[in-house]
Amino acid sequence: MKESIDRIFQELADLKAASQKEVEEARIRFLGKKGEVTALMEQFRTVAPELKREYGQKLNELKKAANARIEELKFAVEETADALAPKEDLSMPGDSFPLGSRHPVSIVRQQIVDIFRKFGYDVAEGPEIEDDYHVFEALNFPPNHPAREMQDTFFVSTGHLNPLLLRTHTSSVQVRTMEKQPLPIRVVCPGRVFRNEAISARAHCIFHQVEGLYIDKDVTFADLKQAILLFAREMFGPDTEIRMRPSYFPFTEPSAEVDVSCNICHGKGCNICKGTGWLEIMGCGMVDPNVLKASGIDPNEYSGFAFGMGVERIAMLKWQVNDLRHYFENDMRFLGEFATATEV
Ligand code: 2NL
Repeated sequence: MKESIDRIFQELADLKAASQKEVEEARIRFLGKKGEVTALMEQFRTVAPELKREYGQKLNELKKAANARIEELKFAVEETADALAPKEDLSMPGDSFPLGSRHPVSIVRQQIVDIFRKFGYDVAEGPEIEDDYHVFEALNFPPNHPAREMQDTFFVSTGHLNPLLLRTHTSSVQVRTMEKQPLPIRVVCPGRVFRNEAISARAHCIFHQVEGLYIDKDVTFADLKQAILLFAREMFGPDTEIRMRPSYFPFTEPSAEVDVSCNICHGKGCNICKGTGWLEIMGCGMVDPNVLKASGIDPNEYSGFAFGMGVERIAMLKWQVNDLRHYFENDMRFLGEFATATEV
C-alpha cells in the first residue's frame, strides 16, 4: 500500500491536462467511484490495526493532494482558455453619447454681454428678490404707478413701506451699482426678471433682460445713439441701420424705442417685420435727473444713458422663433436646433 500511495503522489505531481475534458478524466481516474485513491480508501479496511493510524493519515493527505491538484489543473485550463479567447475588437467605433448644448437664451445673453464687454462695460448681477426701493422708488416710479400693483408684479411680502418683490427689470442692479461704485460707471446687467402676466406667444411671466448704464461727465444722446448703432451692427450684421422713436419710461428723459432694419428682407418688407422693414429691439434714454439724485449722483455734474432689452426677443429675431413659450418648454427637438450655431 505504501508503494501505491507514493506512486500516486508522484503521478499527481506529473499530471497534465490540456482541456476541461482531460481534467475531468483525471478526476475520475483518481477520485471517481472506481478511482485509484478511492480504491486505496477501500483497501484501508484491510490494513493491520497497528498501521491504521499511519496509513489513515497518509491516505487523507493523498486525497487532499488529489483534490487540490485537480482544482489547480482546472484553474490553469480556464486561464489558458481565457487567454486564447477572441479579444475585444479595438477597431470597432466607440459608443457615442449625445452632447448637450447651450440654451438659445443663454447663447444670446452671452453674445450681448460679450459685445458690451468689448466696448469696455463691466458686468454686474444682483438679487432676483428685491425691495420696492431698488425696483421702483429709486427709478422715479410714481407711488400709484400700475407696475407697483399686484396685477403686474409678484410680491413676496406686502403691507409695509418697502415690500419685497420679484424684480420686474434688472435696473435694480444698476441702482445698486450707482450706490456703491465710483464714477464713471459703464455696466451691463443680465438677468432673469418676473412679471405677473398671462402666458402667451408674446408674453411670459419669466424672461431675461440685459440692461446697460453709462454715467460720466458730458454723456449725451449722441453717445447713446452711437453705442446702440455699434451694438446693433455687432449683433445683426455690419449693414444694420437703426432708428429711434420717441417713447416714455419713468427712469429716462428723453426716452426712445430702438428699431433695427429687418435682417430678413433688408428693409424691403416681409412677414417677420410685418412689411415695415423695421424690428423693435430695445428701449433706451437719458437717465432721468431724479434717478441720478436718488443714488447720490449730482445731475448738474454728471449725465448718463441707459437701455434695456429682452433676451428672448432678440433671440426670436435672430432665429425667427415665433412663440416665446418654446424657450421655457425644454422640448429637446427645439433646443437641439441651437447645438453649434453660435457657441463661443
Ligand atoms: C425695455 C426698456 C429700459 C432702462 C431700461 C435704466 C436703468 C437705470 C436708469 C435708467 Cl438704473 N434707465 N434702464 C432705460 C430705458 C429703457 O428698458 O424695453 N426693456 C426691455
